Amino acid sequence: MSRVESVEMRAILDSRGRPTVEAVVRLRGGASGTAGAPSGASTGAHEVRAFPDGGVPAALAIARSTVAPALRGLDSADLAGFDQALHAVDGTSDFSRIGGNTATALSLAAHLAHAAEVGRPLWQVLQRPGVDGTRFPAIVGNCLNGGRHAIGGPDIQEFHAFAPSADPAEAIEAALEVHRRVGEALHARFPKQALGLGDEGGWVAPVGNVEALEILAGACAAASDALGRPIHPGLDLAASEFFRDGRYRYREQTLDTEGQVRFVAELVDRYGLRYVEDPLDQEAFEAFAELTRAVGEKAMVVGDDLYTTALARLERGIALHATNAVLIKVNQVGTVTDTLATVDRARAAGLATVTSHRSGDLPEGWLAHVALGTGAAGLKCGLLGGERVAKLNELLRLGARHRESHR
Ligand code: 2PG
Ligand code: MG
Repeated sequence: MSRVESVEMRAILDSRGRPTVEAVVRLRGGASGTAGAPSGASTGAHEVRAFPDGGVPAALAIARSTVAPALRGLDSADLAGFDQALHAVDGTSDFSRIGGNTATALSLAAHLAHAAEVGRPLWQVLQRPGVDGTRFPAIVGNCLNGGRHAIGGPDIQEFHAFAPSADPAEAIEAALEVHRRVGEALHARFPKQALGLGDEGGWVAPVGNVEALEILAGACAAASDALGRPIHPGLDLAASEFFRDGRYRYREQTLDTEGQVRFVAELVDRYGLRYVEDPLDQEAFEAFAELTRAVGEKAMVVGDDLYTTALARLERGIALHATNAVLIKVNQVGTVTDTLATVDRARAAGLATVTSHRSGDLPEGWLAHVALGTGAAGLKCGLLGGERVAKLNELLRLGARHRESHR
């Protein structure tokens, strides 16, 4: 039996240039794991607290004084026990004492260290019952940024290419083709204007919400024709960000809850949306259920801020039939074990899971392993930028290894 030899924490930068934490977990047998924790901008109200009061310096101080000594000597194969120790040393319900990002980085590093020790890829350590690692997730690739992830873009936060394929290389190629065509369409629409990229590597332009969707849907249809494969438009509205005083406040229109349900259901029909994340406020379970009923099988209705990967909130969603899919982000709950519990519950209830990056992310590839090992229907990620491409490249490696082992 191997044990945790030492635990190290340090400050590093995320893709927005903001400080976050990185953990190294070393085992007595010599294996080690290193992982950093990403950070959101449009964080859900029910996520764990990323950092304690005092930010990263306070997180590092408490990690050294209190967390590291509590982890040293633990059985490194008992990963649930490791994560339980993180909860025990924190002692709060939202990791506000040690910081959710500290917990996330440590939990991931411990899983990676164990994977290295037993000589298996991370996805196999995470592998859920019924998942065999042969089914790859659709790529939900961010092509155009708005909301909190862009300056001067639309209110809707993310405009995605939803590209399913048995071969991850094909899915990634398809999403990138849509990204390229969205850029061309924006250049044609604003021939004299400089265009930029947002926090997740999607285009940023001064377009309205429906206008942006129009461009995305056109690019998806054209890319689909060119490649001869299905590619569908998708959105993360991150609607809590523009829901104020009971109304959804777009630059072009203000809608009440009923109006918002109708508006989104119409967009699904008119543009063939296959993926709709956070179309409603994070507390609007009943309205989510109404939309999910209206949309039926046509689209994935995905809860992100609605659930924040938290089991108790997912239970409520399942009871109300609020959505047919759930977004999965490790640092919303702070440990891999909690994440897997939510995944297992979703799978048992017949909900699809989508594994997601954060807007402030790191050039690390473990997310691809989370997606494959949990049997995710989708991997939501950006398409450009080192921290985004790191995840795509890791999925490509997993795809290549899979092909080789089946030759
Ligand atoms: C989201 C995420 C990732 P953030 O809303 O789904 O795209 O954004 O990390 O800012 O919460
Ligand atoms: Mg979201």
